[in-house]
Amino acid sequence: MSGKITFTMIKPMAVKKGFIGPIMAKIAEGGFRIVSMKLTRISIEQAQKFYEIHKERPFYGELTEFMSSGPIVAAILEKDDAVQAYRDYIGATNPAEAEAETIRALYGTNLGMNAVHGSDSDENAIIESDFFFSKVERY
Ligand code: 3AN
Repeated sequence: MSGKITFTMIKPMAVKKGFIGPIMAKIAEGGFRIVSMKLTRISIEQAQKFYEIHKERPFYGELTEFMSSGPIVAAILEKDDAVQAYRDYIGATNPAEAEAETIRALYGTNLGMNAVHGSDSDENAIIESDFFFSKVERY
């Protein structure tokens, strides 16, 4: 059975470019309900922990430095089959390859600065949501 929640972050470059509003509008348009949301900033150590599964990948250093370089928006989103629905909605990892009108195609800069994160499994959606939000911060 597929889960009802996914976790997303609006990445530092998209926040810096003023895309919080347009991206949140697009998320609402896609039928995702906001369960939790905050503007925050993560330390390099937190970024390293969050992206631990990518530790062996060559871009791990670049990714963790970038993700801790400025404020982000973290949010838990709810929809039927949320993980897959959101991944389809944001588009391919590389904005240049993302389908037109997807969030990454519209607001991404490049492969690393691809506007938003989206969980890749129900299991990770839970781990990632727990990383940022306590039970009382969920509505
Ligand atoms: P997705 O976020 O679509 O699941 P993954 O799991 O391949 O994509 O990548 C995890 C994160 O690492 C993404 N947020 C992406 O921006 C970043 N990333 C992937 N490949 C590269 C790369 N070659 N250089 C820099 N960052 C990358």
